[in-house]
Amino acid sequence: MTDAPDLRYTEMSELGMGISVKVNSTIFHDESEFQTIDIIDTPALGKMLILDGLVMTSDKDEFFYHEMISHVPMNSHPCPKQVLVIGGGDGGTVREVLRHQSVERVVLCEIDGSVVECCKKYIPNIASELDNPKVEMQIRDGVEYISTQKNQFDIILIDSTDPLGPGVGLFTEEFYTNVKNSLKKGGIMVAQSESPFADQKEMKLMYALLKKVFPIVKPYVGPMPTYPGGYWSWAFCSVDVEPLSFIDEKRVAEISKNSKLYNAEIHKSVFALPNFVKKLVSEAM
Ligand code: AG3
Repeated sequence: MTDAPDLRYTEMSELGMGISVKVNSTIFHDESEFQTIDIIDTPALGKMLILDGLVMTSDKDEFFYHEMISHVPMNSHPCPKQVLVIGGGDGGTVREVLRHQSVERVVLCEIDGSVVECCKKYIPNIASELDNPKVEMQIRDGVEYISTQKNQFDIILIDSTDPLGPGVGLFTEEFYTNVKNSLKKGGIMVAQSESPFADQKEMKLMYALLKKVFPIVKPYVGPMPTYPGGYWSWAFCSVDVEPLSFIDEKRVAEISKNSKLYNAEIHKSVFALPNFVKKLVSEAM
């Protein structure tokens, strides 16, 4: 009798280092119109969603990313009612946004309907709120959708993949300009902005573009175990809101009761940057 094969999945970054996880089985595989979609089951991280070979989310570590992309901007706004998420078809960001009682509508604009369908089926804890009546599903290209929206949203979250494949259009000056125009007064955009350790080239390009469009562009950082470098960044951008100029302490306390990572101390510390990140960003802007 031979041992079961030692299956593993590896995402190797351009640096030549990456993460590797043991795999129980592949649960879903599809070549959609836009990308290759895989859901794998792993002993360490539960189910994982992989798009075009890149790790998007996993049952066990999704909270690091979804709590950071959502609660930092949401609690920097006194009353977020209208929220737009671009990308994020797994539903994790939408789920966190809906924990804020003031929210009346969350538009999820995801280019690939197959991602939404397979996440509902195979990662239901992440996709749990996608059928919530406050969610308006727009299965279409975010680049095109945003160009039709003026002065609509309090918060816009860009929950994109890397600047490759179907995600490239979400990293352009034209797109960011349309995002800015879709924000209401006092509105905030947060975009995932890659790894300050593993994706320095991409990050610099992105911040250079953001700074052309938004008067206020401030990166924040946090750990993310399954992404390149294990260390991630988000860009907090606005016309009129400086990060930390306002924090809704009551809502922070409310959200913190059920969060795994986010709390008041974290919120106040995420804009503290290591010197190498400060340098990277100041060279870009
Ligand atoms: N968006 C994915 C961020 C990019 C990950 N990059 C990588 N693995 N090379 C997150 C989707 C989760 N809602």
